[in-house]
Amino acid sequence: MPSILFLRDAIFALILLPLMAVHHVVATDYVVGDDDGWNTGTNYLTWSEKYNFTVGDVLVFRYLAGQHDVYQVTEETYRSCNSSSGVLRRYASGADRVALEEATTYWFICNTSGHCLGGMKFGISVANSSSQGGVEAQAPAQGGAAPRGAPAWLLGLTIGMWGSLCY
Ligand SMILES: [Cu+2]
Repeated sequence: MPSILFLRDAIFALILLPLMAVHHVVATDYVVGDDDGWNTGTNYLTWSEKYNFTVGDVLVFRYLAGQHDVYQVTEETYRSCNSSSGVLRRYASGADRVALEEATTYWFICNTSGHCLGGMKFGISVANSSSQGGVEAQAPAQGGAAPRGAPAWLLGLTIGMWGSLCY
């Protein structure tokens, strides 16, 4: 019965795809400043508040090498814009990829004279991945608890329909 098989597959897709989508399991590249890149005249506080960053994500800084650079700094240096101390890492390639490997707060400034004070600076909080085991840990396992994000009645309905279609 092709129509029943199709219906079963469609229900399977309808239930599983949203479950996979709500969990952040793929590392994401974030271009700092989006289309504006890393430059003067962009509000990086606004940019940084647009996204939820997770361990494994990558920040991509795009700029003309020589005009800007990227310093990862301490919070104190971020606030003072005084890079005589508190510099953790330096990047200057113009296409720098900074992997967010820890669940902590990262602080970045541009060290070109005046740029940090002019607003080329931001901090972001990086959270642990909420689903350590990936999709498998959240998919409805045999007799397992309802996955977070899916109402229990939906899971019950799915199992019920699945059973009625299979037998
Ligand atoms: Cu700059």
